[in-house]
Amino acid sequence: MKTSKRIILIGRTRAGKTTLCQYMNNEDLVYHKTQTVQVVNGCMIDTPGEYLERNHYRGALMVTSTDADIIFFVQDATEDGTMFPPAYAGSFAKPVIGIITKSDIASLKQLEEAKKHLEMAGARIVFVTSSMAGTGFEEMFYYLDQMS
Ligand SMILES: Nc1nc2c(ncn2[C@@H]2O[C@H](COP(=O)(O)OP(=O)(O)OP(=O)(O)O)[C@@H](O)[C@H]2O)c(=O)[nH]1
Ligand SMILES: [Mg+2]
Repeated sequence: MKTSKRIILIGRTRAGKTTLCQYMNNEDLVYHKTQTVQVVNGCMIDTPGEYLERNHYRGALMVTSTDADIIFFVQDATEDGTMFPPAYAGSFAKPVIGIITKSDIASLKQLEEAKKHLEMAGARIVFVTSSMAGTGFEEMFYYLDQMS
């Protein structure tokens, strides 16, 4: 991958975390449900959506995130609403970046809504991506490079 930072992916089920992970690691995009926390290539931590969706799992996300340098909040552009509580980023003592997924099948309005959700959750910057189309990643990698 083009960054040496350790990234944890957080987002609801089917948000596109695993696909994003595969794309960023130049792997084939193959669907499989994430059942448990997975470390990919030693640098990305993929989590199951249930960890965000179920209150009693959220503590596990906190603990797991201590192993990461950067938190990605992953939001599906086509989802109605969001699973991220307002100011959720504040509960992590790490920089939180918002990633919108599935921009290839989203309307402009949906992209705007998704951006709002991520900003409300406290993401410091939001990137619009599509792992299917391979768009939005240059800006993201550039930003990651600039982070100290
Ligand atoms: N059109 C489109 N579909 C996508 C994109 N990214 C992911 N998907 C699809 O969305 C579905 C869910 O993707 P996953 O990456 O498995 O989602 P996840 O967040 O890892 O889900 P859990 O493991 O259940 O938490 C799959 O069918 C993917 O093919 C994208 O950029 N564009
Ligand atoms: Mg997954």
